[in-house]
Amino acid sequence: MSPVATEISIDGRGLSDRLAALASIGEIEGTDGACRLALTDEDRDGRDLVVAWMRDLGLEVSIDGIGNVIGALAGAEPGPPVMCGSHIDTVRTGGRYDGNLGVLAGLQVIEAVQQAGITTRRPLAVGFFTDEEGARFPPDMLGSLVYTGELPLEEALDVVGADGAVLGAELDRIGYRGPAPCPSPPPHAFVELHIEQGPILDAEDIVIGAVTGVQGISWTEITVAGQSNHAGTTPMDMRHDAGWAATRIAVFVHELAAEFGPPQVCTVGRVELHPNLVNVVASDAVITVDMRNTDDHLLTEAEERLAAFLEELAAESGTGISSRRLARFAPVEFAPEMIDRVERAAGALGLSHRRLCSGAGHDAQMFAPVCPTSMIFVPSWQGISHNPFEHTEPDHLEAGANVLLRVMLELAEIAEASEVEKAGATT
Ligand code: HGY
Ligand code: MN
Ligand code: MN
Repeated sequence: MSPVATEISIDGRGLSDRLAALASIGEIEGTDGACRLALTDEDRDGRDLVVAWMRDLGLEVSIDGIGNVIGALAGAEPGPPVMCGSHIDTVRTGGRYDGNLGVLAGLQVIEAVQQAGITTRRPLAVGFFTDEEGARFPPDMLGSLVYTGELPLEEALDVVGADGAVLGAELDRIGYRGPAPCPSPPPHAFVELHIEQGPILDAEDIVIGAVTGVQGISWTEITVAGQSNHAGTTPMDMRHDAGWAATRIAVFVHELAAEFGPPQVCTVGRVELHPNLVNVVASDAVITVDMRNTDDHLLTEAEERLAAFLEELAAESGTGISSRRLARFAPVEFAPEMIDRVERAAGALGLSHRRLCSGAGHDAQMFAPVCPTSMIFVPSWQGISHNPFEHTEPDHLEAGANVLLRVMLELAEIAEASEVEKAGATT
């Protein structure tokens, strides 16, 4: 690494200020968190703010057909950029750092490179990808799936959200359906800085996680059709109770996770009953089941066990039960040399570090098949995330961003002054 590159560092104050400014959009009263569900007005306002910051830095901003936004800084040579990024959409109980850190730390990397008067051989880029959370429009990582060609644009635009909205119409409504083509050519490399969102780094008092990969993810939406009836007059053996069926499903998947043991996790996050009234046996229920495991065979077995249970439950409860897959991603492993880069950078900066697999899904997992990809984790206080009280210490934010800076400069290489003159590159 050139001596110049080892002398520059991230403005941690600037990073925290940008995180606070972005969190003020859709802020959740009395917390550091924010709610900016994908393609809502709040998401649009957050996008506008980050695009304005990209333009202030002189980046060339491109927006593609699914609303992914990439800010690029020319290098001494043309060609695919060294890209970093993440997402700025949130879940309804979003924290300040989930996704936002990886995007805003990318802006700080650009700012540090420019202030040092450095030109890199390869272009640099920072992006945010549409609907990473998938909480409104499944699947998660939708934007980066389209960006990397794993999900056709037209299919993504037709996705109907949990609130009944159509993705393409919402994208047009907020004015972020852009002209850049989808899929996009792969970057030279992709690096994502993210909070761990789990308890390991915080519990072990370690600052940097060199992420080895991402566990498998399976999302299922289950619809139960029963019969509404009077809660007082209907004998138990005459009921077709969708509410009871829904709770049985939640108990089943919880017990399945206990039977499989770690790292298997199962979550019923969404339960909608109809008519949802105290004195009516529920006629309808919609339930979501999120199952994850680092072992794809075990994840498939969990899916099969759930499907068999639903068949038995339909017979037992006298209801009609159907299901549809909302998301299914096999486990992903990052390239060993990319994991090494993160560890080397953390070591060079004197930061404690360890390897670990990601329990959460990330845009980086969509880039792993198309270019060298790595992820950098920083600790989440008490492992709390998808919660407005999510917290990461400012010096850990800065440390993670400095590791990102080092890894990106190593991948992009510093151009010699002569190369810069020859190229007439401007940074
Ligand atoms: O669901 C996830 O793991 C991520 O937050 N989209
Ligand atoms: Mn995230
Ligand atoms: Mn998230």
